[in-house]
Amino acid sequence: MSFSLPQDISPTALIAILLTPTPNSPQPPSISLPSLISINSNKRTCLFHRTYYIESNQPWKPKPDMNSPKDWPEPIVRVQSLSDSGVPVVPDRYIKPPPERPLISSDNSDINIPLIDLGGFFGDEYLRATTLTQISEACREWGFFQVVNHGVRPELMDGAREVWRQFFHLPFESKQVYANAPKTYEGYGSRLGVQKGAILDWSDYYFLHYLPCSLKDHHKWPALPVSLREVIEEYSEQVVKLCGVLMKVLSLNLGLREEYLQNAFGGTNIGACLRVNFYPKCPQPDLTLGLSSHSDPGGMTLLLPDQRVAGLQVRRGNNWITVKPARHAFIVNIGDQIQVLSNAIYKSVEHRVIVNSNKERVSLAFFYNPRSDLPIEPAKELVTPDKPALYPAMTFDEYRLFIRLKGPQGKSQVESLKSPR
Ligand SMILES: O=C(O)CCC(=O)C(=O)O
Repeated sequence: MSFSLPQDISPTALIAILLTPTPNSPQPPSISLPSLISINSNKRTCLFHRTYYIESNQPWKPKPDMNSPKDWPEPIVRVQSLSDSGVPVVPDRYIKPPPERPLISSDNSDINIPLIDLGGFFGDEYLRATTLTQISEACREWGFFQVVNHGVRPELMDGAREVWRQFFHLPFESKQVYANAPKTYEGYGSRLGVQKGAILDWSDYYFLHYLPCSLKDHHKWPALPVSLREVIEEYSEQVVKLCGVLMKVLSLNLGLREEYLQNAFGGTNIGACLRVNFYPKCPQPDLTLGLSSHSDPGGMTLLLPDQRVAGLQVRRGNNWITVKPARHAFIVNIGDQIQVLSNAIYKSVEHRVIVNSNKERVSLAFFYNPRSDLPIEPAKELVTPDKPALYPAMTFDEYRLFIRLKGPQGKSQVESLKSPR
């Protein structure tokens, strides 16, 4: 079925239409956005097989709760409590369908994502050019790389990871006071997405905002361990500085002005948030995932991995490459917003996390995002008659609604938004 929508309909409204149940249907329809929608940015003409709401012939009205369900669809179970209870098998809720299950074997391959010395960017002309080229190739070929000599103090990196490890080992009640809800996701959580009956991931997490300042609220950060707030302030400040440098590198490599991407993100008014992932020991790691395959919806992610145990896997064609973390390196990856701004010269690459039967794992994912109410679209300089804009303009607020509702789902969102050609 094909029809036209009003010129001024926002993508959020469009997604809301797709997810809105008919008055007689208690559940949102189960739909796959990529297979159902394609948006032409100019005409906003939509092609879908059907939508429940439109079928019901009712005029569309925004539903106040659509963007932010108040609560989780099922009671939350902390994966850490399950693991600590010594369950001998993975409960059904965490068992992935066979094609999604990981192959757990000792990974002896020496294939790894590129490792880059960022110090070269501040070196002489030759070193600077070499570093730019290495990062350019890594962005085009992998969407992922590791950086060392990045300016963040190694002791601060270790301290930040350890203070979070201690947080997760606090008594249940001390963490539970920060239990989160899907409205903002801030706090202590155990699931992404609000689809009832979804197969869950084998992890807990803590999510907090660092920028913009209006969203930062220390009371929503754990009060214990006592050093946590101070350590995370300093860590975030240094990581934001590093992100600023990387934004310059990426802009230059795309042939844009050094400040282009930063300005497109909102200058100093960007968003930055931290998700600390805790992957408890798992009795059957070959049946589940710590985090399902996804691309990051934001701009760029700086991951501080666990030095003690690998777990992150990056998609390379039909293979999953296990990242071997270099000491005191950050793992950098391109998110969907940079894929959009670069008109797909850079791709946000799918990744996932495997778990381990005898080691827990802690990682800190720092998300550097555009200001949430700014339309993000392909840079005009990268749009040509041969390569027209692949994506319509969309704010990050509108964009991230998808993952907040549906949870991690590969690259389905950014692919679904590609204009038909
Ligand atoms: O834990 C990891 O290695 C990756 C985490 C991640 O992909 C995320 O938090 O989005």
